[in-house]
Amino acid sequence: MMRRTLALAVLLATVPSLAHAQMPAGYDPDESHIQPYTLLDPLTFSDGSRVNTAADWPRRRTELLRLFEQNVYGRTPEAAKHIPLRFHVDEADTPALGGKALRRQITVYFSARREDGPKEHLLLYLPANAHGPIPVVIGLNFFGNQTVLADPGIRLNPVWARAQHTTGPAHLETPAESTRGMQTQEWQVEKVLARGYAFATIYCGDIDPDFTDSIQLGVRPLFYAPGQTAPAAEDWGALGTWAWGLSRAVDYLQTDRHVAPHRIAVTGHSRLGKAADWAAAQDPRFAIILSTESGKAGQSLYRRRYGEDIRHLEHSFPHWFCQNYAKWVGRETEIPVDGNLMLSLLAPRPVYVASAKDDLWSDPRGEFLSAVDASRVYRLLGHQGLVTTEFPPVDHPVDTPVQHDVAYHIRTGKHDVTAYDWDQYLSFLDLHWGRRQ
Ligand code: GTR
Repeated sequence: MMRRTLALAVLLATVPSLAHAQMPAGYDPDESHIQPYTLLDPLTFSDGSRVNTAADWPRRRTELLRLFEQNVYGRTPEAAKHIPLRFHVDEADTPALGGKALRRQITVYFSARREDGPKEHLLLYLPANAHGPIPVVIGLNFFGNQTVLADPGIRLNPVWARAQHTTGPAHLETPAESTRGMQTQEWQVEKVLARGYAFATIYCGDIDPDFTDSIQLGVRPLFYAPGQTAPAAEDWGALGTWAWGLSRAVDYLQTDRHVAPHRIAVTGHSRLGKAADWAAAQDPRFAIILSTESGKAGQSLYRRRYGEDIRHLEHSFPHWFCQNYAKWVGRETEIPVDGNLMLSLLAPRPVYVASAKDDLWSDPRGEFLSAVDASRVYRLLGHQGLVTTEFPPVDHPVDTPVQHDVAYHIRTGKHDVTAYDWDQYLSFLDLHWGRRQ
């Protein structure tokens, strides 16, 4: 898949992904060299007082959201939360996938009047044989809706094209037919549908392109103050806009009578896992979170100082973050947020944290330890957190026959999303929402 993904990256020129299999030069892969560290405590307020009861939690939660806004993702503009949207159903309920699904395609216009401004294209499949309102899994994709499945009916909406190593202007291009289904393995749409779930996706570049100098091309200028030409210290970065775009898709989904409005699960891989986490942190309508290798600035722990660091994130992807994030370069033990606090913001909703053995760059054990620590919040709120504090063997999901709210696995292989990940996710959804097929 790696070769195909790279070919696609060259074609569509969006995402140069690091070789996660080994650590890049200058990063120590030996975990025994990790310096001792102390985690931030989700159950202690910034003023040092304790979160003693579930009744104290909303106040601490508000404090944490604010810290993430100020220091990492930036603030979602108030105006963006209330923007009048317009939904246009471009295609309604067309039989697809040999009769196994119905396909709908919807344009979400971020303006009630203008068609030429930013908009996102939502692709939705409903399992053909399902009855009643159907739970849905939604996720942002990296390269365009047509890449998630080789279905000739998926519209070839424009994607950002830019040769990886040039500085020429970015432009939108109609993707080639050959890009259809190039991420089939990563998305496993047919598996999702076969298990009785609906599937929805949006191309992240519809909202904000994934380039360092992309700001003018995405949604951010829509919300500038009069006279503003560049982001202020706490203005949102691309991750914030992507999270917002996911919520706008939920605005549509909740109007669709085929979709179960309170059974919307969000998923995402890597940077789009970070975006999914942040979306769910801000928007309680995401009822279950399935997050794959979201790594640092996602669910992993800065404080372990293992794998990717803030210096790398800020240097390579400054456009993902608010301007303030740059302050924390080299200061992983001082930044006032961390992966365990992100997972705490998801509590008490069911969350599945997934790592891969060769994805050292994301720090799998950091992802696990975050889940262990955030489980204290789940317990405070009367839910069941992760059922073990011991790092599980590879390919042994931390699971119990009883319902649990925090799940984890580390699987064989590299930084990726695989059928194995989806099998666990779908079982987790079955566990919480009842088996559908
Ligand atoms: C990496 C980056 C990670 C992760 C990943 C991805 O290069 O260092 O933080 O987000 O890209 O999104 O593929």
